[in-house]
Amino acid sequence: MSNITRIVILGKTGVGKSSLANTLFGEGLFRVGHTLNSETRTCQAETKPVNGRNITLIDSPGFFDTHRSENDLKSEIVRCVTEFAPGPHVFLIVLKVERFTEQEQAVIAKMHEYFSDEFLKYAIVLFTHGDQLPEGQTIESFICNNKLVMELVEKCGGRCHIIDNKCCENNPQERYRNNQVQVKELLNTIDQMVEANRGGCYINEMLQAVEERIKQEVQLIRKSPGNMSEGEIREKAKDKVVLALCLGLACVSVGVVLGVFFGSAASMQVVGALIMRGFALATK
Ligand SMILES: Nc1nc2c(ncn2[C@@H]2O[C@H](COP(=O)(O)OP(=O)(O)O)[C@@H](O)[C@H]2O)c(=O)[nH]1
Ligand SMILES: [Mg+2]
Repeated sequence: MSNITRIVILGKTGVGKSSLANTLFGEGLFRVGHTLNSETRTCQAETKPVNGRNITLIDSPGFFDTHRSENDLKSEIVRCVTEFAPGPHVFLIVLKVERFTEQEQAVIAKMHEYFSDEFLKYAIVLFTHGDQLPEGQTIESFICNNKLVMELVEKCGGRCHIIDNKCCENNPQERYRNNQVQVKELLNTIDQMVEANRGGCYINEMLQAVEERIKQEVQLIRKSPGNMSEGEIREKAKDKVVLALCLGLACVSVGVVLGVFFGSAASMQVVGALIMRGFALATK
């Protein structure tokens, strides 16, 4: 399928990322978690036509969760990055309409830390739980009490939307509780942003290195005996790259890994060298 818009959904576990993916596709392809055990543990990518364009949605586990082990999180970030190589066109940063506790504030502070300005050119802040917004209030007035959230939206060029994943029926009177209207508005923002970015995707040196490596592995697998399909070959190549990245990044923190793929890490060169070492080790 050509001309695919790749959209990565980011945010803490439980904010409604998988539900949002289902709302956007209009069917329950993504697993929604009702308990901690059924939460999204690995990243899931699905492609479908939506309003005349092909969209790949990449649902991620909560990279900003505090209850997960560093190793678990790192391997999932790495898996997700190989899933979205060579780079996504859109990042949806998902937050929930709720009172921002200290913990939520800490998550948003981390986003400020790891997401570079370049990254945020490709990002949209998306609020779920539209049903929690007091009647008559706009999302803009809801966020204006919170400096960190406001600044995040500003850095995203003011791009901010709200969706109620629980609302099933069409409710023409209530703009915020009408999913058809909200999905359409979000798709419009996505189109405008993709156009402003000239159709390009978010890319940096690390993502490029990952994509290059996937291509090399694909070539190697093609040469080896067996009759795998192109899809199977790429999956196998990605598995190998995940392994190599995990080897290379074994000694750095989740923060550094996030920073390096989302653009803000000051230590790009050091981490770049570690990644290359991982690739070398995995080849042995
Ligand atoms: N009321 C309400 N509940 C929601 C909304 N979005 C998600 N949920 C619920 O929140 C829980 C977590 O949702 P999920 O999509 O698995 O979150 P994820 O961990 O970010 O993927 C589930 O019980 C959902 O049914 C929403 O917009 N409104
Ligand atoms: Mg999920």
